[in-house]
Amino acid sequence: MTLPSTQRPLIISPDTLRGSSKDRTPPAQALTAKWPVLHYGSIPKVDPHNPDWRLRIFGQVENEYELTYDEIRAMPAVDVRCDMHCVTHWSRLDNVFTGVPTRAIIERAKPRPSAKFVMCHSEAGFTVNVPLKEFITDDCLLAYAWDGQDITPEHGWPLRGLVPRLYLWKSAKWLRGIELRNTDAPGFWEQNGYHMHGDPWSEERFGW
Ligand SMILES: Nc1nc2c(c(=O)[nH]1)N[C@H]1C(S)=C(S)[C@@H](COP(=O)(O)O)O[C@H]1N2
Ligand SMILES: [Mo]
Repeated sequence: MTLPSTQRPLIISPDTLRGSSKDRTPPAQALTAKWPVLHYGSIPKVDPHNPDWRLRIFGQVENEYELTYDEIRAMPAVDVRCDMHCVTHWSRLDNVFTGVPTRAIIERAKPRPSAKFVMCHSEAGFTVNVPLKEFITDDCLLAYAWDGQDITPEHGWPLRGLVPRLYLWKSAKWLRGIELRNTDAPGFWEQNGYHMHGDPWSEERFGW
């Protein structure tokens, strides 16, 4: 589906303002024009209009709630221009994603003061951990479109997290739940040796 070109706010992810493309490329990364596909396992067949599909927000919050896919698509959306950095050494500059700001989703849940971390839960049990503060910066989305078109299934349709200041493995494809936690815990790739935080500028690739 092509998105109507009504005006949405455009958020510029700050790392895109570092200067030349060289300045914008973190250490030991190479630029690519293509968008590679990487994930563990097979691409899940997701029907977001199946009554079982819900996005669940739960954990250390006053107001646990669920959203249907139509409710998410009806929420105020923004565009984010950002660079993507994969731990496998490719970076892709100037991507425009469309979706709902994570901050709006999280605020509605009324996080308890104890909530400090997020665990994203995806289809087939995939998980990824992100500090709450870094999950709700302006450039973080629950994204459903890229370059004006629905994200393709291999890139995470119907809904993926987008945390552009961290390595791309922190951006969960096929998202189904957001858990707020008072303690950090390793997600899927972190249990397999990836870094708990994942800042591409300080090469937080592996190890804790
Ligand atoms: N659900 C899910 N999301 C995931 C992964 C995965 O295995 N499962 N892999 C992560 C990794 S390691 C990377 S590098 C990016 C790749 O996103 P892309 O295929 O859209 O480039 O997705 C991330 N999100
Ligand atoms: Mo990755």
